[in-house]
Amino acid sequence: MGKALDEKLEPSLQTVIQRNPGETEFHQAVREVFESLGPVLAKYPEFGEHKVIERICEPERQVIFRVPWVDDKGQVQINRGFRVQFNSVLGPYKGGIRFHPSVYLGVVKFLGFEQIFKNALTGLPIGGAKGGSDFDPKGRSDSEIMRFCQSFMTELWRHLGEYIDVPAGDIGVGAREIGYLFGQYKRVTNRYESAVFTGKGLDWGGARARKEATGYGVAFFLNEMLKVRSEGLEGKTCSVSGSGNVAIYAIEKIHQLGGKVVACSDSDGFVHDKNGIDLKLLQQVKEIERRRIKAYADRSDASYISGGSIWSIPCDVAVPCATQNELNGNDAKMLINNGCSAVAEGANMPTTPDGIRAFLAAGVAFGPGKAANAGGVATSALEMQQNASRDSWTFEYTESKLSAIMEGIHNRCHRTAEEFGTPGNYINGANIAGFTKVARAMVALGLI
Ligand code: NDP
Ligand code: 2IT
Repeated sequence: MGKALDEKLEPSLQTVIQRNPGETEFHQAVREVFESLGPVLAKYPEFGEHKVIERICEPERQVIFRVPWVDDKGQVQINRGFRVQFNSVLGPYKGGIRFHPSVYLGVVKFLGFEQIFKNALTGLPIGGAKGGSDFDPKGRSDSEIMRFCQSFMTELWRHLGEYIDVPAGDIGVGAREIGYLFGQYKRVTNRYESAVFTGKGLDWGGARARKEATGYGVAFFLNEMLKVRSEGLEGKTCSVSGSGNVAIYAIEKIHQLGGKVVACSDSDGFVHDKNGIDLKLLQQVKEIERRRIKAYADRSDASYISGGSIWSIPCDVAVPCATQNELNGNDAKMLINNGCSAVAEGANMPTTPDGIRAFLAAGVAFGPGKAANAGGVATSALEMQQNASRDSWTFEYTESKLSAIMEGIHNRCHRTAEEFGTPGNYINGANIAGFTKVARAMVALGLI
């Protein structure tokens, strides 16, 4: 799997694999970063002397805890909670919380590891972390969700704080869950500490445009990649996988920038709407009614395909916004054969190593998640800034900041890729620029 690593990095990867047995997603994320780092270690020998590679792969702290709760039938349920505080040289730990039955330590660690470099790329003062639980929110009532969140926070609160660790949402965690989590934090600490969470509701300390930020940011990044090729989203047909927070607002901004999204999905199947996805209907079905994506097709002229791959639908641009490893080598080949020329990852690590190889070999513009989806966490840092100054910015002002941040991330990745001899390779650009910033700080702060 993958290309050969630099001779100094191969043993380090083997050590990571041995020390973290069975955590395949974590191994995959580490390998992907290591594949970019050979020239960086040659250029900065101090990183080797200070064992930055070995240190950065070992989380600063990992918390695993029991989450007991009682369901609506009076039955006791037991889940497992996680928070991996990976790196804090640039700022307090920062990263989302995921509720999904697939969550285990390997998933939380891959997400936390990616978050270190993503957060560094934003240029804002935030470290890297991730958390979550194997709790499955599907089909659960509001009160079950609340009881679960309260039990989860009854344990986790002691590890959080606006200067310590600041969680946000991710899969299965949106404003409703953040509300219950924040409420329980407030209750047990007896502090109204707004900046301990981001993604809050607008009535209680949330920031305008945070909900939209990840999806909008992906569209901005995509647009920047196309501009380099003297193109734009105008007239482009797009497929966006998923139909959650990131997907919905990626679709909205792609439409505003002149593209047409014709397909989106959930884990059961996908819809194909040749007229372009009707955003209002999508929001009604997903955000308000919390139904499956099939309900969208039931109420429109769109067709619904149960199972199958959304990537079989012809498109100019593909935007995976669901989950890790959702787009494999075969999907990539289908997309390339159908004329797809750009991919921006809204999800974290949605493309498998085979898929990435196929895209790069075909000259597809490829924006990796840690750069393309960084608009969410960047706007979280803006939410922290507003909370700290007890201020509240307008939507337009916040969106203009987000747009400038995404342009900055794009340009940093593009420039760095060129500087290291792989022009147009945003994966190398993102990994090298993110890693170098964190590594310099790790050297400066000494052996901690
Ligand atoms: P949501 O829970 O709002 O939506 C997730 C979507 O992805 C749903 O449509 C869901 O379908 C689908 N999905 C989830 N798991 C799977 C799976 N195993 N197979 C197929 N489809 C799946 O989450 P978000 O939109 O917030 O997150 C989506 C991705 O974006 C994740 O990778 C997340 O880490 C990443 N991300 C999120 C950010 C944020 O600010 N929220 C920021 C940066 C990245 P179903 O309902 O069937 O499960
Ligand atoms: O993957 C991510 O960047 C997120 N889920 C958002 C993290 C955050 O702290 O806003």
